[in-house]
Amino acid sequence: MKQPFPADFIWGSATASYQIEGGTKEGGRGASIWDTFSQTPGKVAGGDTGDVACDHFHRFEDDIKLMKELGLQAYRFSIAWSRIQPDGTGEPNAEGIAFYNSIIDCLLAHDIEPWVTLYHWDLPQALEDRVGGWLGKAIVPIFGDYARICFEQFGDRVKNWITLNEPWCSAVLGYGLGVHAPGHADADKPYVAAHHLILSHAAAVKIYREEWGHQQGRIGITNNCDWRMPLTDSEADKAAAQRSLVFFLGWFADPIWKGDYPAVMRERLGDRLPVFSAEERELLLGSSDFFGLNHYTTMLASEPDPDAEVETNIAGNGGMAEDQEVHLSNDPAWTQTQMGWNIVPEGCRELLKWIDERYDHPEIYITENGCAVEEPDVESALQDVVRRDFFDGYLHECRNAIEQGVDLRGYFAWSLLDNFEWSWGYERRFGIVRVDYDTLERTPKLSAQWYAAAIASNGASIGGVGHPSAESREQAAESR
Ligand code: GBH
Repeated sequence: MKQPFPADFIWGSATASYQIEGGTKEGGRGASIWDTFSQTPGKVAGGDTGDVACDHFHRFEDDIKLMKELGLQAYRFSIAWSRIQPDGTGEPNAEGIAFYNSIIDCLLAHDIEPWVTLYHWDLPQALEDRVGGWLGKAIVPIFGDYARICFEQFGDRVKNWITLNEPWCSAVLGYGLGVHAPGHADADKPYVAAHHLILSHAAAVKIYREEWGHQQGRIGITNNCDWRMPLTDSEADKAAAQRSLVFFLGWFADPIWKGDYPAVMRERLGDRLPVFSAEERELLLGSSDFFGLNHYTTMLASEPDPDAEVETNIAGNGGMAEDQEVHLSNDPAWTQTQMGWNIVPEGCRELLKWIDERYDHPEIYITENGCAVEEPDVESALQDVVRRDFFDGYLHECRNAIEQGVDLRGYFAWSLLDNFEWSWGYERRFGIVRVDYDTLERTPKLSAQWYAAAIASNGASIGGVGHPSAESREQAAESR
């Protein structure tokens, strides 16, 4: 046994509405941009949709019992906006409210703390049609009105709110690369969409603090960021890694923790980057009670070689490779998940330290971390050693970060269940619990048992299965 985590550390797991609920035509739910996108031929692997997904809409009680069996202390889920307001505005839909009330009450009855994300990518289709989704400023008060309904209906019991999940993905994947809904591929739209996402976050927080302060909850945002390690020790490569991180995370976190977009983005983008008014900057600054972080992987960053063949559209850099002038690559010594994402636990530690330093020691929650593993059958899922070792390695480095002074307060494993993995459909499994998509039967994997033991020991059992240490990794790299 190793050092346990801090006594009040929160252990949870996370999901998102469109990825698990199904029941897309039930309970008065309106269509979302992900219904439209997944029904568009060629957008999602295998033509998969979220119509049934994990059928959590009908099975949430059993799923919550399962959470209890694993000892989860907190559960992060998202609300489907179009269940609350089927066409994106107006009076709340009573059946949608009742559905989330049932989930919240069931969680509390099992002593599991609800962490609720207001927006995990499933915008009501009606808003895409009427106001152009996140591209128009009209969305800002509309999101505020939706948030208000949620605070009013659920805030007596929900004390942890997350406004947006990974606005980087909404902006870059949805408006830059077109691989997520609503499927726009454009060089400038990501900056416009991001601007309205950030302002929408601030609008919801203002409403929460001004109108619902008596509920005494907390509200924040979850951003995602992959770590960037300089390829060499050269100043140019170190600067490239920093630039990449600032374009990735600083883009969304600087307005909230520093009051404006990063200077390096302004320098490089000029007028392509929208401008916050003084009033908006004031509203943004300090508008998150905690730093929500989703972290999955690491890449090497370097100054592009002007003589080399230009490599555009580098994975993970979005369509904005040209804007950043950063070359990304992989260390061949790194092992990868089924997504092709590098497994680099120390990158998680370094990112936590980077956030701690840049944003002046915020309270951090890792609201997602996990990996996809190829699991053709239930037998392989019961032996998901790669996923178990992934969690062990990443959480071991989380503890190292805490020991080095980072204020990390909690961790949510992505994901509770195998689920609809966006453009990959059901081809990629991230769950600690297997879902048989024919029978919808749930089977906890080895990683779930491992996680249950980790929670029961408050993390003291973590670091026990062994993973390539930084030292052994260096040795491997040197011997190449
Ligand atoms: C999260 O996003 C989502 O919140 C969640 O819904 C989803 O199911 C889960 O992750 C798994 O995908 O191309 O090697 O450079 C993940 C955000 C951003 C993480 C891009 C990986 C690119 C890796 N991802 N990043 S690479």
